[in-house]
Amino acid sequence: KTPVPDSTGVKTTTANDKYLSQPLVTHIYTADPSAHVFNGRIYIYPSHDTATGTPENDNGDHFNMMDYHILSMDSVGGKVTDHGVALHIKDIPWAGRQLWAPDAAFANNTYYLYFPVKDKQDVFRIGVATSKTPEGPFTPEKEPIKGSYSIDPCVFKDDNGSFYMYFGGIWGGQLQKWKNNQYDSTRKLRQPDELAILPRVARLNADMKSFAEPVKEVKILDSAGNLYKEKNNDQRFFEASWMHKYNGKYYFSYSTGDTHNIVYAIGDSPYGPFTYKGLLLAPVEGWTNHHSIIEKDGRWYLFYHDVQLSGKTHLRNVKVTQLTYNPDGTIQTIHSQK
Ligand code: FUB
Repeated sequence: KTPVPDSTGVKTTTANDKYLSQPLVTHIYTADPSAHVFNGRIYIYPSHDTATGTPENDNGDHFNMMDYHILSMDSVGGKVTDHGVALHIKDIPWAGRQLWAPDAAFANNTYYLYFPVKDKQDVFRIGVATSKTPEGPFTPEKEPIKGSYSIDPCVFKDDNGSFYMYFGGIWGGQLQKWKNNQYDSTRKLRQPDELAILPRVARLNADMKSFAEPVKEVKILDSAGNLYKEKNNDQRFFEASWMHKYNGKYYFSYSTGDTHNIVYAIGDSPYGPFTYKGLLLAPVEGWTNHHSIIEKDGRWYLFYHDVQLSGKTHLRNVKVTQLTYNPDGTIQTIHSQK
């Protein structure tokens, strides 16, 4: 049946309705869902939240994750399988602490898991691990990806077969400490009237384990064509990059962090610039907001998380709902909290 959108989001008349916007699993806490369709099946690469008792602070120390579990299902509404531990921090030789939001890609007959973790100097880097199956287990490389930094990798495959990694996150994600791809631990967050910090992108080499070019900034412009200032914090980039393509256009979506929105911007190239188009997902229950977008069997889905099961900001649960485009290519805002 045809999905019927309402004024605040999306309602559908499908048999899967009862599964939409409910936690996909309840036996573990999961967050930051990066969804992909591999071999006709939906695989979700989430963070695995656990209560380690680490005190909460603005650096996100309480997000003290130790491993990843990959989830999969035939279709939205189908049975969800937890494939168990796919990668543990103790098996990553260079890792210090905090396995944050991962992503995955398939190439060279191999599945690649990309993950941010602090190194032994407490600097976030992005690592890669490989497996012959989408659910792992994954074997990590001995070093992080050369030239990588900060958090929240999103690996996007363009129609011509090129892969790009988008990444970055301010505050606890440390992006404010990087300028011209150089680290300075003393660098502070931008002041309200300074230009906002931009997310980063680099094309991947065919080996999928290295950058093919120097990391570049991704420009996000407002409707007047201007870069955002830090004070525009309901629209400027904070973390949680995601890229998808729809009708030949590149849709770059991200979290605004301290204002808790998922917003999106559209461009004509994987490098941008991207022009802000609107609010995709209104704030959810819990501080963080982090999503992914896929198409499956002609329908578009938004994967996201909230804290329905725990009420605690660092113990999250992943969910899925449908996403609807307007005829002009804009996306209808989803309000998960009514
Ligand atoms: O899960 C840890 C961090 O919280 C992620 O890396 C951010 O995107 C936020 O969701």
